[in-house]
Amino acid sequence: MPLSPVKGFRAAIGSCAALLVSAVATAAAAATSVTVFPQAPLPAAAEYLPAFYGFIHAHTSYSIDYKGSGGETPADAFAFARTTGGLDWMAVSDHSESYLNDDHWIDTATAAEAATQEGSFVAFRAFEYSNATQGHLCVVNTEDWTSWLKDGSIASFFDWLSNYPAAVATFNHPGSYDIFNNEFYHFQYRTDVAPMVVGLEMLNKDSTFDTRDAGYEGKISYMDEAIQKGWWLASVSGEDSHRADWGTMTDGRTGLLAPALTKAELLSAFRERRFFTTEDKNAYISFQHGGVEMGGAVTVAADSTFDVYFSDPDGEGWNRLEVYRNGVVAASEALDNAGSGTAQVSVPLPDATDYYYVRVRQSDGERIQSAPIWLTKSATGTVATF
Ligand SMILES: [Ca+2]
Ligand SMILES: [Ca+2]
Ligand SMILES: [Zn+2]
Ligand SMILES: [Zn+2]
Repeated sequence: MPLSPVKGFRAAIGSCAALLVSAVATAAAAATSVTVFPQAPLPAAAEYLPAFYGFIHAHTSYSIDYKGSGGETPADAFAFARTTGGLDWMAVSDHSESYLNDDHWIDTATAAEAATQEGSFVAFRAFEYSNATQGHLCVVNTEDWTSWLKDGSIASFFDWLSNYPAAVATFNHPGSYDIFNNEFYHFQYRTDVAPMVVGLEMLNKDSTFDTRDAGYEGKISYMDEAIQKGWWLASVSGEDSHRADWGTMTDGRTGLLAPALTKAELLSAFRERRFFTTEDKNAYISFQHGGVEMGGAVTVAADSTFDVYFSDPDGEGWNRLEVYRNGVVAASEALDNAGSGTAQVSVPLPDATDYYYVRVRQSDGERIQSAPIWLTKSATGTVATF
């Protein structure tokens, strides 16, 4: 869904030119400056999509390694996530290796359908493909399922996934199963399934971004390694608790930016990589380029500017904005905001394609990371699509 241009926001920024604070030199050869407007007027709410919070990685007693004691089913998980957990949406993704037949798979769909009340809560059926030496992936929105027992390699799993063009899949907890230095083939690219693999868990259980900030090569994060192999994805948070505490084990969430809390709109947000990862359960971020929201691809013909808007309904403080270019911090700027704030990020014309994302830190240390936006140099500056 295209966004309208952020005219009001740009006008506000323009009127605050006198408040410009220092530009920050960067480690990269080309200059990247970050300009922060701590007291900029808030833009009109209509310029931003609401965020809906949840995750697609949750287990019940249908997983053989479930540690809860009450034999909880997907119906129990959805009810808990919606009420006690306070989530807007969730997928139950039991280990498909635990399925003895289709009964659990069918029951998960029945429970998801019963628990979904669009506008208040959306429940998805999913499964986790759990290969003990090549990695785990969650899969949402398929009629069928597979498992390590059926498709014994990631290559075979991807062959299966290629038959489900409407699927949404994520690389789970990278680094956890790299026993033979071959987990996910270290993100070897597959054109046929790239549209379906939308995310990578930078947060899982009680791990923080720091856990995944050094990937297989140790220089950039797992997410950036995957992106630089060709995958078009963003980070997600997968709680992955194996107990009856859905939404309460951690405050980690994936925030989907969508015009409405419906199954179709949430799936569209996933497919368009329009989502952020947050360690705070209700923090919000928008990261736009010329009105194109995070996850998008844009062509540019000159130096250009990103718009950042961050907020927290609890009034929490914010103290740092980091701008990543091609997986490396290109600029870091102190913030001093309570509740909400805006920033502009000016970047140079790419030599070819650069991708940018931002990570914003709250005063309590919790961080929120946007999906990337890909900038490709062209003479015309029109919007590109993948
Ligand atoms: Ca917080
Ligand atoms: Ca908060
Ligand atoms: Zn797993
Ligand atoms: Zn899991």
